[in-house]
Amino acid sequence: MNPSDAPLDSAWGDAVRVLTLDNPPVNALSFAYCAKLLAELHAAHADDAVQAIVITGSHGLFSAGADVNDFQSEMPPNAVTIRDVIAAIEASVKVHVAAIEGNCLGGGLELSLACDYRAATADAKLGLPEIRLGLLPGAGGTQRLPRLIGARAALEFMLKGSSVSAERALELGIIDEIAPSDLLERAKALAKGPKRRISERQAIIAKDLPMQAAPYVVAQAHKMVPPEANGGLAAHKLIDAVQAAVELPFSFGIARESRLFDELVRSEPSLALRHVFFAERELSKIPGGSSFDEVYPERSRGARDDKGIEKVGVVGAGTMGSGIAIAFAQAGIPVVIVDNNDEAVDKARQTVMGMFMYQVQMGRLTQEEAWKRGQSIQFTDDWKELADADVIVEAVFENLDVKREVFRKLDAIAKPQAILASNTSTLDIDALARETKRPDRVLGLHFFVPANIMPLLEIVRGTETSPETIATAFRLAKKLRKKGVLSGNAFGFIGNRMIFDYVQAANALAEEGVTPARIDAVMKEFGFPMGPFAMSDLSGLDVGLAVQKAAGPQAIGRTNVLERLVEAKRLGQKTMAGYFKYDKAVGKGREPIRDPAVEEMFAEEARKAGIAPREYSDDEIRDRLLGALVARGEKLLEEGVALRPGDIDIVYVYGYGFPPHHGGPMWYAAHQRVPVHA
Ligand code: T1G
Repeated sequence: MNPSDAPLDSAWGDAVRVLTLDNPPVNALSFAYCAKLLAELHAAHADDAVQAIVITGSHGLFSAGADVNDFQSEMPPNAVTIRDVIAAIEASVKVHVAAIEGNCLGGGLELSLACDYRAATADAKLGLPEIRLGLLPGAGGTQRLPRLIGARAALEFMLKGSSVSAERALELGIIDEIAPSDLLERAKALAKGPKRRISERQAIIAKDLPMQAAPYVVAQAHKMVPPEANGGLAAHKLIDAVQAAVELPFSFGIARESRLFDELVRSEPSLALRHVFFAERELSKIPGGSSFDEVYPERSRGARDDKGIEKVGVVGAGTMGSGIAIAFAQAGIPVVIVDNNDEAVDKARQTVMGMFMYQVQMGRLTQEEAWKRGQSIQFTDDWKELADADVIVEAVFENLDVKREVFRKLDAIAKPQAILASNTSTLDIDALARETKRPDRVLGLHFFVPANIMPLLEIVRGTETSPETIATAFRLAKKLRKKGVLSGNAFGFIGNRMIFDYVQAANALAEEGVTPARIDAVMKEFGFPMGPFAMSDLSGLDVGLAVQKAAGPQAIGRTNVLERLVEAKRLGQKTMAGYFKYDKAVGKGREPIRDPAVEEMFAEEARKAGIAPREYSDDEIRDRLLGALVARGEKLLEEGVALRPGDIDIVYVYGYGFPPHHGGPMWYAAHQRVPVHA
């Protein structure tokens, strides 16, 4: 019988010292807090009455790991770090048990790996997300985890950086048991077991692989991750650290890990990713009283709930409307989707159900979950079904008069406290609000295609939108697991307004003789998933031309290549030809193929416009395009359309594929001295 199964006698209970991690809001293991924790540990180690130590959390979690703020400046001399706390546990002869509830991340998980046993509640979430900060687990995780679960599984766990459930952690062997109830009692019972240091184990590759396979596993891993210069720096260093765990004695591996960590913590990609981490957490802090905590002070952090958003309506059953409905259903909010046209309603039903079936096939949803979500969406042409919705999102054709008509109708049907939102990507929110008797409860909620996947949500504040309405929008964004970014009500808001100048700059370069293929290649080399011309082809050249026209005379380019392409029905990917050609046999018709005819069209139009061709280096091309983004970004900050440079960076990282290891356009410009073009 396992000693931990024996009923806990009070005497043993008293011999176990429980140390509670308590550093709100997320028990971050800052240098300051580690000093306190180390003192508590030393006291417990020195106390003969203490036979074992249980370390547990508070505020609903174990720990979010090291305090990322501590890395923003040089480490003070004599700083006490997680490594020192772990070294004390490692040196002690007393048994240590981690009692894990809620999030146990980064240095928090590494602390638990230094313990001899780990028990967790069923809701625990365990992860080593350091790679998302451009770092690697720097407190022994790269040396202990391979020894605990095998190098291959450890690599996969750390390269992904995502959290796993307690159940999965038990399967992997990261924790010893899931405590159905009374976590502390289970932990104290586990503490009866023998001292069991992970550091004394030999790292295996995997249960089904011999040690000789190590070089192959390591080489495969290096092949699987992006190049160091393109966002893969931390990943390659992490693989090197795990290789050390397999090849070197523990203490040598720890030294290698520390050296690699110290390189990464000063690296540009990690500085950029830490900027993104903190910029994300600033988004909902709105000066002047729209922050959630300011508007709903009575609701403390733990008590955040979604009372008040119990049903959502979506008007317009097209691609955007269906995607938005799925996003709400995925967040567990019942949705009614309305459209005048029965055919559109039926098509939306097929699209939505098709999406859920696809998620079942991909193993992301169980059949039952898919059924439940499908049931939570109501499809109808009866607008009266919107009468009890708390928030209604309009996603109809991008035409001001059509949308005005919809807002008049919604204002008459919706309950007085309902919020009316438009998914417009360019139109004037105030013009829609003026059609209602509730302008304070009208705003823009600009989703990105596909709305159920893209993590960005522009929250567009109209002149009369109230702080409560904005705060509710941020709460909704959090519930939808989206990055809500506040934008002023201006043409193209933040993202589209900047991308407009970016695409114009790309066209100007093409007019000066640089081929669209080369321009796109330069931006892909920089880290974008695609270049400006392929992006224009994806969103449709007819849409691009319509937006250009809507933007007014100053937006017209020096040549009319875009008009000529649209006239020639070369609308982009959807017509298999735009700035590039597309062939179903190549990359499922999504791979851009260079088209000399378009390059000739640019040259011809440039000659007509008297534009002389010019040689550009790749760096000049990159800086010209990024410069256009940054220049517009600075204007949007001056005009108050965007609140902070960090907000703009989040828009671009989560909405436009800006490489996160470059921090976003504003951060990049500030750190790379990009020449800013007016
Ligand atoms: N350090 C400093 N501050 C942190 C923090 C951290 N690790 N985690 C959260 N915060 C702050 C955050 O800025 C916000 O502050 C508040 O806590 C609430 O956070 C040696 C090197 C735990 C899942 O990457 O994933 O360990 O805005 O809004 O949505 O190997 O926070 O209120 O002023 O996100 O409930 C690795 C990061 C560190 C985990 C909670 N750990 N945190 O989510 O709240 S590196 C991470 C999270 C490391 C070692 C290495 C999430 C969360 P404010 P929040 P939430």
